[in-house]
Amino acid sequence: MLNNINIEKFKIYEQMYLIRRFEEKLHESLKCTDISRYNHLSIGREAINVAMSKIFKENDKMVNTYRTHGLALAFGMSPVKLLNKILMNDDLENGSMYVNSSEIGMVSSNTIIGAGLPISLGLAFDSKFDKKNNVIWCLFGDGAATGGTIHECMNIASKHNLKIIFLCENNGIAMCTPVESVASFDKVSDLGKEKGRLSRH
Ligand SMILES: Cc1ncc(C[n+]2csc(CCOP(=O)(O)OP(=O)(O)O)c2C)c(N)n1
Ligand SMILES: [Mg+2]
Repeated sequence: MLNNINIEKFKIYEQMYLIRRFEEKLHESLKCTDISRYNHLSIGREAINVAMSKIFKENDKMVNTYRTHGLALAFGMSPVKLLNKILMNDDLENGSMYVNSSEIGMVSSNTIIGAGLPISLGLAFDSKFDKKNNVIWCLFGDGAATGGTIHECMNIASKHNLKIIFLCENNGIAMCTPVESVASFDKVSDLGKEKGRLSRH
Protein backbone atom coordinates (compact mmCIF):
# COMPACT_ATOMS: atom_id res chain seq x y z
CA MET A 1 0.00 0.00 0.00
CA LEU A 2 1.23 3.49 -0.79
CA ASN A 3 2.18 5.53 2.24
CA ASN A 4 1.46 9.27 2.47
CA ILE A 5 4.82 10.33 1.09
CA ASN A 6 4.44 8.15 -1.95
CA ILE A 7 0.92 9.40 -2.59
CA GLU A 8 2.24 12.95 -2.57
CA LYS A 9 5.01 11.98 -4.99
CA PHE A 10 2.53 10.17 -7.16
CA LYS A 11 0.32 13.27 -7.36
CA ILE A 12 3.30 15.38 -8.37
CA TYR A 13 4.17 12.88 -11.09
CA GLU A 14 0.54 12.80 -12.21
CA GLN A 15 0.50 16.60 -12.63
CA MET A 16 3.77 16.54 -14.57
CA TYR A 17 2.44 13.74 -16.76
CA LEU A 18 -0.76 15.66 -17.44
CA ILE A 19 1.23 18.68 -18.59
CA ARG A 20 3.47 16.59 -20.86
CA ARG A 21 0.57 14.71 -22.46
CA PHE A 22 -1.48 17.89 -22.90
CA GLU A 23 1.40 19.60 -24.66
CA GLU A 24 2.23 16.64 -26.88
CA LYS A 25 -1.41 16.22 -27.87
CA LEU A 26 -1.84 19.95 -28.49
CA HIS A 27 1.23 20.02 -30.69
CA GLU A 28 0.09 17.00 -32.68
CA SER A 29 -3.48 18.29 -33.02
CA LEU A 30 -2.53 21.74 -34.23
CA LYS A 31 -0.15 20.25 -36.77
CA CYS A 32 -2.98 18.25 -38.29
CA THR A 33 -5.43 21.11 -38.66
CA ASP A 34 -5.56 24.29 -40.65
CA ILE A 35 -6.00 26.26 -37.43
CA SER A 36 -3.16 28.69 -37.45
CA ARG A 37 -2.04 29.39 -33.91
CA TYR A 38 1.07 30.43 -32.13
CA ASN A 39 1.75 27.54 -29.81
CA HIS A 40 4.40 27.94 -27.14
CA LEU A 41 4.90 24.71 -25.27
CA SER A 42 6.20 24.09 -21.76
CA ILE A 43 7.69 20.68 -22.49
CA GLY A 44 10.69 20.04 -20.25
CA ARG A 45 9.51 22.52 -17.58
CA GLU A 46 6.93 20.31 -15.94
CA ALA A 47 8.96 19.89 -12.75
CA ILE A 48 9.49 23.65 -12.36
CA ASN A 49 5.81 24.32 -12.96
CA VAL A 50 4.59 21.76 -10.45
CA ALA A 51 7.25 22.57 -7.84
CA MET A 52 6.27 26.23 -8.01
CA SER A 53 2.60 25.38 -7.50
CA LYS A 54 3.52 23.56 -4.28
CA ILE A 55 5.12 26.57 -2.59
CA PHE A 56 3.05 29.36 -4.10
CA LYS A 57 0.86 30.96 -1.40
CA GLU A 58 -2.76 31.97 -1.86
CA ASN A 59 -2.16 35.70 -2.36
CA ASP A 60 1.05 35.40 -4.34
CA LYS A 61 1.07 36.56 -7.93
CA MET A 62 3.07 35.43 -10.92
CA VAL A 63 4.25 37.34 -13.93
CA ASN A 64 4.89 34.95 -16.79
CA THR A 65 6.73 34.77 -20.03
CA TYR A 66 4.82 33.45 -23.04
CA ARG A 67 5.15 29.81 -21.94
CA THR A 68 2.10 29.51 -19.76
CA HIS A 69 0.38 26.18 -20.47
CA GLY A 70 2.30 24.10 -17.95
CA LEU A 71 1.84 26.62 -15.18
CA ALA A 72 -1.88 26.91 -15.84
CA LEU A 73 -2.31 23.13 -15.54
CA ALA A 74 -0.01 22.88 -12.52
CA PHE A 75 -2.06 25.55 -10.77
CA GLY A 76 -5.28 23.66 -11.35
CA MET A 77 -6.77 25.10 -14.54
CA SER A 78 -8.74 22.35 -16.25
CA PRO A 79 -7.35 21.12 -19.59
CA VAL A 80 -10.66 22.05 -21.28
CA LYS A 81 -10.54 25.61 -19.99
CA LEU A 82 -6.90 25.92 -20.99
CA LEU A 83 -7.61 24.60 -24.48
CA ASN A 84 -10.45 27.12 -24.86
CA LYS A 85 -8.13 29.92 -23.87
CA ILE A 86 -5.44 28.77 -26.28
CA LEU A 87 -7.83 28.51 -29.20
CA MET A 88 -9.82 31.68 -28.53
CA ASN A 89 -7.33 34.35 -29.34
CA ASP A 90 -9.68 37.25 -28.91
CA ASP A 91 -8.55 39.17 -25.87
CA LEU A 92 -5.55 39.60 -23.60
CA GLU A 93 -6.41 36.59 -21.49
CA ASN A 94 -6.50 34.24 -24.43
CA GLY A 95 -4.18 32.68 -26.95
CA SER A 96 -1.23 30.40 -26.25
CA MET A 97 0.99 33.26 -25.21
CA TYR A 98 -1.60 35.09 -23.10
CA VAL A 99 -3.02 32.51 -20.75
CA ASN A 100 -3.82 34.59 -17.70
CA SER A 101 -6.14 33.81 -14.85
CA SER A 102 -6.30 36.02 -11.78
CA GLU A 103 -8.16 33.20 -9.98
CA ILE A 104 -4.88 31.29 -9.76
CA GLY A 105 -2.57 34.29 -9.47
CA MET A 106 -1.51 34.38 -13.13
CA VAL A 107 -1.85 38.08 -13.61
CA SER A 108 0.42 38.80 -16.55
CA SER A 109 2.02 37.02 -19.46
CA ASN A 110 4.52 38.66 -21.76
CA THR A 111 5.71 38.04 -25.28
CA ILE A 112 8.39 40.72 -25.24
CA ILE A 113 11.56 39.28 -23.72
CA GLY A 114 12.17 40.78 -20.29
CA ALA A 115 8.93 42.77 -20.27
CA GLY A 116 7.59 40.97 -17.23
CA LEU A 117 10.47 42.09 -15.03
CA PRO A 118 9.37 45.72 -14.49
CA ILE A 119 5.74 44.60 -14.20
CA SER A 120 6.83 42.44 -11.25
CA LEU A 121 8.45 45.48 -9.67
CA GLY A 122 5.19 47.43 -9.95
CA LEU A 123 3.24 44.61 -8.33
CA ALA A 124 5.85 44.24 -5.59
CA PHE A 125 5.76 47.96 -4.80
CA ASP A 126 1.98 47.76 -4.61
CA SER A 127 2.26 44.83 -2.18
CA LYS A 128 4.79 46.72 -0.08
CA PHE A 129 2.80 49.97 0.10
CA ASP A 130 -0.46 48.15 0.86
CA LYS A 131 1.24 45.68 3.25
CA LYS A 132 -0.17 42.73 1.34
CA ASN A 133 2.41 40.31 2.68
CA ASN A 134 2.60 38.29 -0.51
CA VAL A 135 5.34 37.39 -2.95
CA ILE A 136 5.59 38.20 -6.63
CA TRP A 137 7.00 35.43 -8.79
CA CYS A 138 8.74 36.80 -11.84
CA LEU A 139 9.50 34.20 -14.49
CA PHE A 140 11.96 34.88 -17.25
CA GLY A 141 14.00 32.92 -19.77
CA ASP A 142 17.74 32.91 -20.17
CA GLY A 143 17.08 35.17 -23.18
CA ALA A 144 16.22 37.96 -20.73
CA ALA A 145 19.22 37.25 -18.52
CA THR A 146 21.61 39.16 -20.75
CA GLY A 147 19.33 42.17 -21.26
CA GLY A 148 19.57 45.45 -19.40
CA THR A 149 16.15 45.29 -17.75
CA ILE A 150 17.04 42.49 -15.40
CA HIS A 151 19.92 44.46 -13.89
CA GLU A 152 17.73 47.50 -13.26
CA CYS A 153 14.92 45.42 -11.82
CA MET A 154 17.10 43.30 -9.52
CA ASN A 155 18.84 46.43 -8.34
CA ILE A 156 15.60 48.22 -7.48
CA ALA A 157 14.10 45.07 -5.92
CA SER A 158 17.14 44.66 -3.74
CA LYS A 159 17.42 48.33 -2.81
CA HIS A 160 13.76 48.53 -1.78
CA ASN A 161 13.55 45.08 -0.20
CA LEU A 162 10.80 44.02 -2.53
CA LYS A 163 9.47 40.51 -2.22
CA ILE A 164 10.10 39.14 -5.68
CA ILE A 165 11.30 35.70 -6.64
CA PHE A 166 13.15 35.94 -9.93
CA LEU A 167 12.79 32.51 -11.46
CA CYS A 168 14.77 31.79 -14.61
CA GLU A 169 13.59 28.93 -16.78
CA ASN A 170 16.98 28.32 -18.26
CA ASN A 171 17.07 26.00 -21.24
CA GLY A 172 20.40 27.39 -22.41
CA ILE A 173 19.04 28.86 -25.61
CA ALA A 174 17.19 31.95 -26.78
CA MET A 175 15.83 31.02 -30.19
CA CYS A 176 19.11 30.30 -32.01
CA THR A 177 21.47 31.94 -29.51
CA PRO A 178 23.12 29.76 -26.86
CA VAL A 179 23.22 31.82 -23.68
CA GLU A 180 26.85 30.94 -23.05
CA SER A 181 27.84 32.64 -26.31
CA VAL A 182 26.54 36.02 -25.14
CA ALA A 183 26.74 35.90 -21.34
CA SER A 184 29.65 37.13 -19.25
CA PHE A 185 28.52 34.99 -16.31
CA ASP A 186 28.66 31.22 -15.87
CA LYS A 187 25.30 30.81 -14.20
CA VAL A 188 22.17 32.96 -14.43
CA SER A 189 21.84 32.61 -10.68
CA ASP A 190 25.08 34.61 -10.32
CA LEU A 191 23.05 37.68 -11.26
CA GLY A 192 21.22 37.41 -7.96
CA LYS A 193 24.48 37.20 -6.02
CA GLU A 194 25.75 40.34 -7.70
CA LYS A 195 22.77 42.23 -6.36
CA GLY A 196 23.57 41.23 -2.80
CA ARG A 197 20.99 38.53 -2.31
CA LEU A 198 21.33 34.81 -1.89
CA SER A 199 20.56 32.91 -5.00
CA ARG A 200 20.11 29.19 -5.40
CA HIS A 201 20.30 27.00 -8.44
C1 LIG B 1 12.67 42.26 -26.82
C2 LIG B 1 12.50 41.05 -27.72
N1 LIG B 1 13.46 40.75 -28.59
C3 LIG B 1 13.33 39.66 -29.40
C4 LIG B 1 12.21 38.88 -29.33
C5 LIG B 1 12.08 37.67 -30.25
N2 LIG B 1 12.14 36.45 -29.46
C6 LIG B 1 11.05 35.69 -29.25
S1 LIG B 1 11.38 34.34 -28.34
C7 LIG B 1 13.01 34.76 -28.19
C8 LIG B 1 13.95 33.88 -27.42
C9 LIG B 1 13.60 33.85 -25.96
O1 LIG B 1 14.46 33.00 -25.29
P1 LIG B 1 14.27 32.73 -23.75
O2 LIG B 1 13.97 33.99 -23.03
O3 LIG B 1 15.47 31.99 -23.30
O4 LIG B 1 12.96 31.86 -23.68
P2 LIG B 1 12.71 30.36 -24.21
O5 LIG B 1 12.03 30.49 -25.54
O6 LIG B 1 14.03 29.66 -24.28
O7 LIG B 1 11.80 29.77 -23.21
C10 LIG B 1 13.28 35.93 -28.87
C11 LIG B 1 14.61 36.53 -28.96
C12 LIG B 1 11.21 39.25 -28.41
N3 LIG B 1 10.09 38.53 -28.26
N4 LIG B 1 11.37 40.32 -27.60
MG1 LIG C 1 15.77 29.96 -23.22
